[in-house]
Amino acid sequence: MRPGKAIQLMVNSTLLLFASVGFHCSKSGTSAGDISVRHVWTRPVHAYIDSTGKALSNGALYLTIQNTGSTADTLEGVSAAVCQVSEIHQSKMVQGRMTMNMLPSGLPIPAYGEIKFEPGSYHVMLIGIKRDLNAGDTFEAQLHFRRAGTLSVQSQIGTP
Ligand SMILES: [Cu+2]
Repeated sequence: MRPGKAIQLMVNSTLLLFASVGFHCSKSGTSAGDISVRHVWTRPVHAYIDSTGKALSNGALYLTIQNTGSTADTLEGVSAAVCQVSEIHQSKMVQGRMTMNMLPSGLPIPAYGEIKFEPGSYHVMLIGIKRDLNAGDTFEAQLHFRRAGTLSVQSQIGTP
């Protein structure tokens, strides 16, 4: 990723974080309302911190979101203390090259639907990882849904 692109992503994410400040419905565990989340994982990442203290490593969080209700919901944002910024991204092949885009208005979770975040598709981009993510450890992330509120999940670190 070119530096200019990274800065643009950070600006976008800052807006998203501000948009998330209003969440007040917070629940622990892996389900809230009609939304349940499973298979949350991240590959191990070595956190590279440069001489100015800037965290330069990125990673991707994968998970499966299920909506058992008759009303669609939207994953509006994600936060995780292990990184500086988290964004909802979609990878796509464009003219034979893998590219990724941020989804600025979040990701709809259809009624009675399931969305898989997996390599080559949707992922939560973890930008500016602050500490090593070692295989076998876990870390916490918060998923902010428009209807279901905030869900805290534990990500496994390893390979699926
Ligand atoms: Cu990405």
